[in-house]
Amino acid sequence: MNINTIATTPCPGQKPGTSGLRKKVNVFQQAHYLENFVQSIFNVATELKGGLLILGGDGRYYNTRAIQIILKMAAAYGVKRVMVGEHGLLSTPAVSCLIRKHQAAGGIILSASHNPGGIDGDFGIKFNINNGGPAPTSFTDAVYEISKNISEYQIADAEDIALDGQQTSHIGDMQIDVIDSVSDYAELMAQLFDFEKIKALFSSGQLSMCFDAMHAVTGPYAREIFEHRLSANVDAVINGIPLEDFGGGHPDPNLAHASELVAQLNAGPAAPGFGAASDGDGDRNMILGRNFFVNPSDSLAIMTANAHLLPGYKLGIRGVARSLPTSRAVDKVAEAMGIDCYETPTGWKYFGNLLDDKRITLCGEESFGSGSDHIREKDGIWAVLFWLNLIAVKQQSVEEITRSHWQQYGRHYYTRHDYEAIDNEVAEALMQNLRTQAASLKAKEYDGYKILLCDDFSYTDPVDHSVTEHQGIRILFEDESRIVFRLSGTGTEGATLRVYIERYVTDIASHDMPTQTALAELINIADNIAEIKTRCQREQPDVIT
Ligand code: G16
Repeated sequence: MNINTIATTPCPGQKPGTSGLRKKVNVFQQAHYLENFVQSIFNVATELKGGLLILGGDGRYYNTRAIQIILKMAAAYGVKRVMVGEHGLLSTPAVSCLIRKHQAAGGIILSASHNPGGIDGDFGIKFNINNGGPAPTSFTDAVYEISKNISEYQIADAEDIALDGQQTSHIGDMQIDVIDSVSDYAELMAQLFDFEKIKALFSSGQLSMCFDAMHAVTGPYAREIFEHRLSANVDAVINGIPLEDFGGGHPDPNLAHASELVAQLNAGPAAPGFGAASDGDGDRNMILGRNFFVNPSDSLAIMTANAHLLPGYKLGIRGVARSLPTSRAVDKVAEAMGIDCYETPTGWKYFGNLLDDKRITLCGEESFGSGSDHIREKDGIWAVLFWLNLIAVKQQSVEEITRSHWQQYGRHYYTRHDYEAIDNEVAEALMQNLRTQAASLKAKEYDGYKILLCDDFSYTDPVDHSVTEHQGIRILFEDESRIVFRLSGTGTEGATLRVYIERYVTDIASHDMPTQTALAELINIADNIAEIKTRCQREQPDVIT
C-alpha cells in the first residue's frame, strides 16, 4: 500500500459544537477540510491504531464521498479493521450499539442530524469513543487544538471500496467489512422489549401506526423492525427511502417539519392510534397519539414512571438525568420514586459518565431525545418501541397514558421559542446582559411571578469532577415556573437563541389550555428580561416547539 503524505494548512473554525463539527456542504468540500479534521481525530484517538473503527452516516449528500476518504486515511493511519454500513448508512444509535457489541475503539458518524441536507444543505462529522458515546469535551478540545496547527495528513493511494452489498475487502492490511446496517441493532431492541406483545397489538387490529422516517436513515430500520418483525400495518412507514437531500424536507421530528405525519394523525377517527418520527441520523423521536402530541420532556417522565413494566427494565431504574432546558416533569417522578435526578448541560455527551458509573438508567432532553443504558446515544426507534410496548401493557391510548400521568404528577406546560440566524454579536450581547443581571434578579417580581433563583448554569460532573460553565441562564420562580436562555450549539448560520419556558400546574381542571396560552405571561416576562424583540429586531420567534 502506497501512503501519500499531503501538505496542508489549518482550516479555520473546526471547533466541534454540541454534537460534532457541522458546516455547509460546500465548506466540507473545500480542499483538505474533511481530511484535516479526520487526521486531527486520528491524532487524538490513538487507540484506533491497530483497532476496530465503526463507520457510517445518515445518507445525506457527501456521505459516501466522505466515507471513501476516511477509509483511505484510516488505512494510512494503521486502523486494523473497519465495519461500515451497507450503502454507507448507519444511524447514530446503531453506531453506538456496534461499538459496544464489537468492542470497537471508536466510531465516526457522518451526519448533521436534523439539519437539512443536499448539495446546499449541511454536513457533519462526529466521533464516538469506545463506550459508544459522543466524545467528551476534553477529546473534542484536543482535536480542535490539533486542527489549528495541522501541517500534513496521510492517505492511502487506493481504489474506492464498493459499499453496495455485504462484502469484505482490504486497503493494504486494513480489513473493511460492509455490514447489514440494521441486524445488530434490531437484535438489541428485541432483547429490551416484548415484541410478541407489541405484535399482538397490531395483529388484533387494536392499533395501527404511522412512522415518518423523513427520507433519512431510519427508513431501513423502521421497515425491518415495525413492518417485518412486528407485523405492523403495511403502510406503517412513510418516507422510508433514505435520500441525499431528504426529499427536500427538513429531517427534524417536530410538529412543524413532520407535517405529513401530523396530518395523518389528525385525520379524525380513522387516523392511526400511534404516530412517530425520527431525524436525519435516527437519534431523535417525536411521539404522537391520535390528534395528540407528547412533549419530549413529558415523554421522559412517563418512561421513568413506567419503565419497570417493560422486560428490559423490569428490575427497576437506578436514576435519571435530563438536560438543563428539559422540563422538570421527570424530577417529580424521580422524587416520588426516591431515585436521583441529575441536571446536566445540553448535549448527550454529559450523560455518558452517569450511565457508565451506573448512576442512571434513563436520560432525555427537550430536543426530542431520550435513551437508556442500552447504548450511549439517544435513540429514536428505541423510544418508539418503548411507547408501543407501554401501550400494549397498559392497553391505553397515548393520550390516556399521558393524561393519567398529569393527574398523578401534575402537568408541566412547556414551550421552546427559537430565534434563528441572529447576528452573533447581538446574540452574545443579549446573553452577556442576562449574565450581568443574574445576581440582581433574585426576589424581583414580574406579573405576580417572583424570582427564586437566577444563575448562569454550571455543571460539575459527579464522576470525573470536570466543570462545564456558561451553559445557559436559568430563572426559577417561586411557583416552580422556569425560563432558560441559551445559544444553540448545532446551527450553521449566525446564532440561534433558544428560550425555554415551563409552568407547573397541578389542578386537573387546568390541564386543557393551549400551551402558548398557558405560558403567555411567562413568554412576556422572558422578553422583558432579555429584551429579545428590541435587541434581535424580531417580532416573533422563527420556530415554536
Ligand atoms: C444535539 C445533541 C443533543 C442536544 C441537541 C440540541 O442533537 O446531540 O444532545 O440536545 O443537539 O442542541 P442545540 O440546542 O445546541 O442546538 P442532535 O440530534 O442534533 O445531534
